[in-house]
Amino acid sequence: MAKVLLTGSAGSIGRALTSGLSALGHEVVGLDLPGQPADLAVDCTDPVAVDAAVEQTRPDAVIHLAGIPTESSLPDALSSHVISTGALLEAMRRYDVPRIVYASSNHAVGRLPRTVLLGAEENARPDTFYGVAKVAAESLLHLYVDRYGIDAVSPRIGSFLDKPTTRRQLSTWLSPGDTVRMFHAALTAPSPGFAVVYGVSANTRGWWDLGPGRALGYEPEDDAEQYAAEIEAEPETETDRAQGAHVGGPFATGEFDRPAFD
Ligand code: 15L
Repeated sequence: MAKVLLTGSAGSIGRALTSGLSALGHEVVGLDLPGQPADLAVDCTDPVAVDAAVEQTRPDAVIHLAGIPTESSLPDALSSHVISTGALLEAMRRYDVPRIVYASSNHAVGRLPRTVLLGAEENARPDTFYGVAKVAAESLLHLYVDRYGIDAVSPRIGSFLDKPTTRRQLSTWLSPGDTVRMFHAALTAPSPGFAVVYGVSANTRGWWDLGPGRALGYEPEDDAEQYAAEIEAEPETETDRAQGAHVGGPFATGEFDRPAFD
């Protein structure tokens, strides 16, 4: 098992992973912004502070979850997701940390229409500045894998929730239990190199390829279908239909359009 430096530890995924990975025997050191409950108070967009945190903890792996989890201005999105990832990768290179698991998002390909099985080799097709930043962060990981031989696994997370509440989420749900199983697999798979996997549960209505995750040892156990009757008791709305058109759901609708620099 590994000593893991986990950024964004005070968030919902961070809390689930801290307890779940600790229960599996990993040693988790949590890092979050000052004022949040965490082992270390660090702003991940500050390369000097990130360097000091990695030097202090000397982890076997980094899990990078920190970042604005929704749409923002283009500069904020790039700083939050790309600069923070660069700061961590530089510190990892300096202190020989061999692996990073990066919380990417389905919004990296959110503008793809819901037509065929979504495979990990799909080209980037972001739906927001948030998605653009996730694509750029994935590219940065790939560069460091190629240049320095680290391992980088990038789960494109669907909808992390205790339970699904919309029709779209019957396809995109990622349960807390499967989240722990997926990150554990990403931490322990032998020599993954650069790998993109789809972060969803084994949903009956899912259309994202679980093969790349399974190749790393991620075996999802949950299925959103158990919530289908409850969700479908309400009639389908225009919003449901609009959210069903693209991978990114609401992020791919006009609701999320905004100027880049305001
Ligand atoms: C994400 O990446 C977001 O962080 C989250 O707020 C949800 O919108 C999720 O994707 C989703 O697509 O359901």
